[in-house]
Amino acid sequence: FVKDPKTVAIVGCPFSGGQPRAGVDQGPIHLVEAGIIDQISTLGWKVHFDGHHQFEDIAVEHDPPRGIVKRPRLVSKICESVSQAVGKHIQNGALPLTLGGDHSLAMGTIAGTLSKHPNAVVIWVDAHADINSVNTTPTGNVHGMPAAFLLGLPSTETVPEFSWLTDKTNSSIPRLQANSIVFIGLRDVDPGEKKILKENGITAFSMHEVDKYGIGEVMNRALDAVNPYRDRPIHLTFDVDALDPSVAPSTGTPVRGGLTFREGHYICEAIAETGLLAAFDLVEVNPSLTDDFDVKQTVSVGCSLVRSALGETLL
Ligand code: Z70
Ligand code: MN
Ligand code: MN
Ligand code: MN
Repeated sequence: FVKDPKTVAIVGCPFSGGQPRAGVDQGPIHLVEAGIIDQISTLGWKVHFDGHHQFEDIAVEHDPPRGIVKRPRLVSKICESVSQAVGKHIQNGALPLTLGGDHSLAMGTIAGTLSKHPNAVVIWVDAHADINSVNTTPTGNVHGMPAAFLLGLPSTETVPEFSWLTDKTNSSIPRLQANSIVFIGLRDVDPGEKKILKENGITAFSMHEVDKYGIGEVMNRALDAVNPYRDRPIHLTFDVDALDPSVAPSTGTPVRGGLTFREGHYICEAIAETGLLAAFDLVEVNPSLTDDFDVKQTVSVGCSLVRSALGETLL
């Protein structure tokens, strides 16, 4: 899906409006300063980067909640513009690499991928399922809801700010189908989210399955579930909080019992081996919550996950 010469287009998104903690907007700046661009170039890719994504802020007093949903105008606006940026890069034959920023951005990135590859599948690596609907969200934070909006779950249509995505009479973005998304690494899933996963028959591998089968078998099963013929483009959306906090401490909501360093990398390597990677997001790196040592470790593991997904091998 990526044209020769193989090009990565970096979409740096200094955005934190989908959740309450400041600092996650600095994630992309740290990743670029750590040398992620040179590292990707060293692997033989051309890299397109002309500065972090620009967007106008909407002050919170001009962006009151819509029901329980917080910052609807701001989150919607950046996601719509990110979807256009990602779509444009795919159109140009490049592989968009989105650096977040909080995970509400995935609404934009995955919408952008689906706008050009309607048959794309999503591999969602996360401690959380990010699939709360308007009816189930306990917090109203949109970074806990992007999968619900992409699937077009009924209550999401009640948020008019997101009609560019959810109103299919006006939108050219296909709805993500429940059989085209798979989750890996889950361990902090709200009761309402468990119900949504079950009712929609969505395949999910929690840390229980990673422990039981091992990451190699989990990746075989995950790819078999959404991509049995290995012929559909893959959008990988990787929340660093999927990794154990001992591996990636600098994130907003660390949850014990996560993926090891190798399990995280294995996921990226197995996807690289398919040759089907069409877009990649790395999100929820928050450099302001921990000391410098932890930030360095988290940023460095983020860069290393990206290299694995882009074809770096151990031998
Ligand atoms: C919770 C919610 C979430 C990340 C927290 C939390 C979601 N399920 N996602 N941290 N990265 O608010 O919906
Ligand atoms: Mn450009
Ligand atoms: Mn997430
Ligand atoms: Mn998460």
